Amino acid sequence: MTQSQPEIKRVEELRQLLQQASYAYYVLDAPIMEDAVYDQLYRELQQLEIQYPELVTADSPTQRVGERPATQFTSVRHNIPLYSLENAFNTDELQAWDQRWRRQAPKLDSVEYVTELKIDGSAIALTYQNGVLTRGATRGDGVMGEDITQNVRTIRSIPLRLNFAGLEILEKVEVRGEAFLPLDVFKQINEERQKAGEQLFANPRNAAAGTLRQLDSRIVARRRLDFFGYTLHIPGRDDASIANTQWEALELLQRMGFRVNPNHKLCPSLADVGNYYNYWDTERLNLAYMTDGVVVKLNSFKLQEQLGFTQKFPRWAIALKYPAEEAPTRVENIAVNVGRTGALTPLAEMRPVQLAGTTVSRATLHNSDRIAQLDIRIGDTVIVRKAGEIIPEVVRVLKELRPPETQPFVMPSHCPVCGQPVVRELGEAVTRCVNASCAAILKGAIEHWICRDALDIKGMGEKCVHQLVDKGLVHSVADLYDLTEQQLYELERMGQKSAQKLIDAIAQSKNQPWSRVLYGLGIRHVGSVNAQLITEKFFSAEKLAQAEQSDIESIYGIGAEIAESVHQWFQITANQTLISRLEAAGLQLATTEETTIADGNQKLAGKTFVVTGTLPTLKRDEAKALIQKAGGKVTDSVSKKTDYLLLGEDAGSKLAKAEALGITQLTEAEFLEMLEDR
Ligand code: 1X8
Repeated sequence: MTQSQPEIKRVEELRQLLQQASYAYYVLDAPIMEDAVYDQLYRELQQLEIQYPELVTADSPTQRVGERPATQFTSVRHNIPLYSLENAFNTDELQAWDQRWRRQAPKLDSVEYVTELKIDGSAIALTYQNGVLTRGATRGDGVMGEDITQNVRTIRSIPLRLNFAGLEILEKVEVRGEAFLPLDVFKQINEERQKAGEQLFANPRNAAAGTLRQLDSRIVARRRLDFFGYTLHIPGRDDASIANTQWEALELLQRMGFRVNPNHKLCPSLADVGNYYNYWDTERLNLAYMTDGVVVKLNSFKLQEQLGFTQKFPRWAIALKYPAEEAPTRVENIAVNVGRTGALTPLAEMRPVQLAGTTVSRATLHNSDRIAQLDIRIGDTVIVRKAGEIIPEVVRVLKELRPPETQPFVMPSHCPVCGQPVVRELGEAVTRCVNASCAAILKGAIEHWICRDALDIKGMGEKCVHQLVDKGLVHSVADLYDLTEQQLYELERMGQKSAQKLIDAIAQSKNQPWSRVLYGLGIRHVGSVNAQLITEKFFSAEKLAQAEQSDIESIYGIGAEIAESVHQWFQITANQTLISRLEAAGLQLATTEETTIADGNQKLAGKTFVVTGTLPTLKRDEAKALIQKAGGKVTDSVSKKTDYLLLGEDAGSKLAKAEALGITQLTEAEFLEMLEDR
């Protein structure tokens, strides 16, 4: 196959990126990208070079095997090199590895694999002489590392003297493992660095590597590094009288006093390895440290020895990695969106990139503070991240790769939709369009009004809303109730039947309860739960409009910010007019019957719930009502105060947050059982 112009360009671009990244990492000790990102770019280059061998040059990063370490510490040679691991990104690649090593091995009846979690830290090698720790060294380029013994001694989980209980005294023992920072420590360090105006560590791995290479070991001691041991070498004792397998070696490490990650497993088949990998794909989010994959090793040391090493990797092990949640790409444009609250949200439009299994081409930039902090410009190469189901975001800009003649981004002074001047209030990060009749705000307000948890008007999609606003048929949600079938029928893609159905749906929405109307108004900070709480105390819009902020704030679960927002909303004349028009149209602006809030049996008293996703039988509102009836509290967002997450299908970011906080999750069945039992 002969290459074409764009491929030549991409190969050059990749080489430049990789070379810069490698220099920053090895020489400057200031990495500019994640290893996962580096791996991904490296593979792309490798692929292109395989496809077009005529493009391979002697200076390509693929032709090189590591760089010299910097020289602040004494260099030390590893008697046995610290190899890196070959990567696999899915089970197909795992199978390919399995077939490859099997071709070089004697015929085997059965084989055992050991799976261990791959810790996102920094590999170190420890030397013990007659049981005493005499040297700790970084991996370096695998052959030459740096002597960091002083720093290693500060790590509490590394024994300074081995426990030989039940064993003969071994003259020399080499232990390899991963030094890492637990996530809470990582966060704390970054918070401190932020306060001190220092550059933040991009991830726990960089923080661990940076910490290990601190010249002042007192700083290291304060950082609470931790260590998991995973490799045991006893030079001169390859007769296997100590351990015959990786499994036994892990046991022995533990006996000698090392922390061994408890999450390892003996797998009799590759299918078991696959199951282990799938299990930890989600479960790893609950760990106190970061893992980016599973290390798969052949258990038998005899087999390991038969297979040996390639130039770079052991043939008997592979890292089965989870898809990168960060990837590099280029910003092609910065657009500005206007939401229903009038907030201007800048969006990066980027060259499409694969991220955790999906294609990403847009990422939110939040607001002008965030943009200033990132100093992101059109043309920049950036790292985008997608965590869980959260909208992708730009985590950093690779300034080293910025093309010449870029301009800092400035927020527009006028609304990109209606052209009116925008405002940014003192102390607020958000820039807003405050033109109440701005089409963008109006469209957002109507989309919110018709949504499932509000007035639930079915059959009116986003396209329909846009046409209604653009044709000037609707200037406020109240106008929806004056629409005629004929007006709807004249819209694009609207048949006679759907127009009729839609008119019915609009009329039906007049029966929705007062709490949903209040939610539908889209008052800031008033989610569906807050609307429920407010309408339980204020039975009508009239009563609520007359309430003082303090009256609203006295509701259990409603704070000052919410109360102020509601109070202010009702002070605005245009909003008062809207309420009158809705009342005239026949909407429910009062509670018709006094709802019984609680039954006598307060099983869930004092418990706070968040409900998310689609439940198998209960509607979300029904679940909320059941919780409240049993004396429990329901809130919109997950926090440390949440006791239970009632979880349905397709849960989004709330699940990720609950997992991060270790909050108990309930299925619908478990929840119903709880109501019965207690
Ligand atoms: C690297 C790692 C290994 C293990 C865990 N975390 C790592 N980062 C393990 O074997 N449990 S092995 C390894 C390597 O050989 N480069």
